[in-house]
Amino acid sequence: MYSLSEKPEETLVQEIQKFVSESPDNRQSRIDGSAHFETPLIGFADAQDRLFQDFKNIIGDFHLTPLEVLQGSFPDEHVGSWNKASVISWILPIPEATRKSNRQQTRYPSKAWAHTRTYGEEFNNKLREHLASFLRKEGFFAIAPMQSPVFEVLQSEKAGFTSNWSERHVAYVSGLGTFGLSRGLITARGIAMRCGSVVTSLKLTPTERPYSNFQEYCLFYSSGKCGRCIKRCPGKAISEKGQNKDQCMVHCSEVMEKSDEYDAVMPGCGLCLTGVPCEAGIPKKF
Ligand code: B12
Repeated sequence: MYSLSEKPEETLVQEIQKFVSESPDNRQSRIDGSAHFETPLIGFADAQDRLFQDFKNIIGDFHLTPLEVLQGSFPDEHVGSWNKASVISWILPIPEATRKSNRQQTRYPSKAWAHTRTYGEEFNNKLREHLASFLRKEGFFAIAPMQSPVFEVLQSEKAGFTSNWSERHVAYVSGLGTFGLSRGLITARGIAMRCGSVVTSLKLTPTERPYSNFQEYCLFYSSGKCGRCIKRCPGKAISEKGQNKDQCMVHCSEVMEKSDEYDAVMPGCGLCLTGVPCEAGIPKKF
């Protein structure tokens, strides 16, 4: 067993992995009891990483830096003490059986995918709470931005439908993946995943980014070939120009009308994340 004061990164990896493997909430309890998610990928970022400031230009000035999340969540605390803050980011890979079931779909998601979107995300929220409370018990400030009072989903002129804390951009900073033509994040365990993060006043060694370009792992951007996600999208939301969020929303809303059939309030879609060469790993160049 590691301790947070001696080996902070190893301790956090161990804590997250233990929660993912042991929590009864990481189970498809309405289907077959199998896991929503497999062993997570975990990365760390320095809260002062320049990219967080750059996102104010790339996404919009509403996009929060980790320090703004901490300040907004703990407004009565002394700001100066957080100059050593960090971000912990994780990728929750979706297992082969769920991916396979969604791969076979042509218009609506499989039931297993829909349950991963709804109940798997409930588990992801439990993980966010668990990790933040673990760090707080150890004496650090910690909060999952998506569960903080400052989190917002909004429409912006430049970024369209967005939020003020993008889990994929944060995972990118933490060395976990790069963006695809569908806008999904391609990671070492593929694009068929969900992600999350916590910000904390604990100093952590940042994970190295093994890429130099934000679209490096996508075959379409690297070789001009592929575009498989264009064909997979049932809502015709993806083209060679990228993903049209409004079109994607129209299709996701159509699926949502079937919530009762799915027994899941947010069935999602995710056809563009399955049946593609980046589904379960970084694709090899042609
Ligand atoms: C709003 C939202 C949506 C909206 C808009 C999605 C979007 N792309 O922004 C809609 C309704 C369309 C949507 C749909 C879906 N969503 Co959604 N959604 C979100 C939410 C809540 C916020 C997204 C956000 O903040 N976007 C920020 C904007 C700025 O992102 P963007 O426009 O794509 O960014 C582009 C630019 O910034 C650009 N860029 C330009 N220059 C540079 C330079 C650098 C250095 C970098 C890094 C980037 C960059 O790169 C990006 C890609 O083109 C997140 C949860 C979260 N808080 O992150 C989940 C999230 C993005 N959704 C997710 C998923 C899985 C889905 C669905 C598959 C539904 C489902 N679950 O079945 C679909 C389709 C996903 C897709 N192909 O995009 C996952 C993504 C997982 C993944 N593998 O990438 C997330 C992260 C939820 C989660 N916790 O895992 N979603």
